[in-house]
Amino acid sequence: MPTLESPEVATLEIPDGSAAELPDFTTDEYKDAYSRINAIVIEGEQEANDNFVAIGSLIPDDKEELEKLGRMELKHKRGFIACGRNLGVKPDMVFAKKFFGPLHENFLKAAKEGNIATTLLIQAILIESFAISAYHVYIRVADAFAKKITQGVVMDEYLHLNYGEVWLKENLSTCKEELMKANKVNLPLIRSMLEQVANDASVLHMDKEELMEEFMIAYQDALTAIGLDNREIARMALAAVV
Ligand code: PL3
Ligand code: FE2
Ligand code: FE2
Repeated sequence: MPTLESPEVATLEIPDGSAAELPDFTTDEYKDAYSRINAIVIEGEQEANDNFVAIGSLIPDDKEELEKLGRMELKHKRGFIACGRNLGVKPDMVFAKKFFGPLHENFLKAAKEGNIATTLLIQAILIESFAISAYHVYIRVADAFAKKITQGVVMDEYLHLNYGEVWLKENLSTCKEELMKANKVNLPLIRSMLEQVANDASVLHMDKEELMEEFMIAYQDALTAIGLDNREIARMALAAVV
């Protein structure tokens, strides 16, 4: 007889009142998909550290604060490594490096050219919004161990997003044009990353539409916090669809 703990009856309440069914974490199909998703978050957390350190050398006044944010990312990385190990999964790091390649290259180019607004849009706004939205969706369908780790991680990610929002808000008058340009180039990359992860995410019971909605909400909230108006935000969001 199924018990409350059996996968077939295990459900989680999600905010809209519907219930998400938990996947079977022990199947080969789950583990195969998890080997790529887990690698993506491990690689993403490592690159986030590297990116914050790089931004620290562009904004010397905030170097220490940015290095502190970077250290949080390394802690996240260790947490997600533990999640994979707990399920007996080996992360596919080759896949994950390729997954981040185009966005990473754009970040490195912007950092080299001293384009601070672009580096912050990529790391603190786009990547952090991506992480926050995906982690929220994942928390609803994660195994108990990973759920606890991810809940801790997502709280930190808001601090990282907030750092970018504050800096860009303070410098908006001089960097709006750069911001728009960086959005046009990099938002389509996030969209394509979402498309690439969608199949594996669905094996984890994470819905593609929900991932996209959550991302657009987090991203638009961030743009509002930076001080952009509705028309500017709509114009920026359209870069994801055209
Ligand atoms: C910045 O702090 C972290 C950047 C990581 C970006 C990750 C994108 C997430 C893709 C979908 C994964 C869902 C969560 C799975 C957790 C094992
Ligand atoms: Fe992180
Ligand atoms: Fe972060």
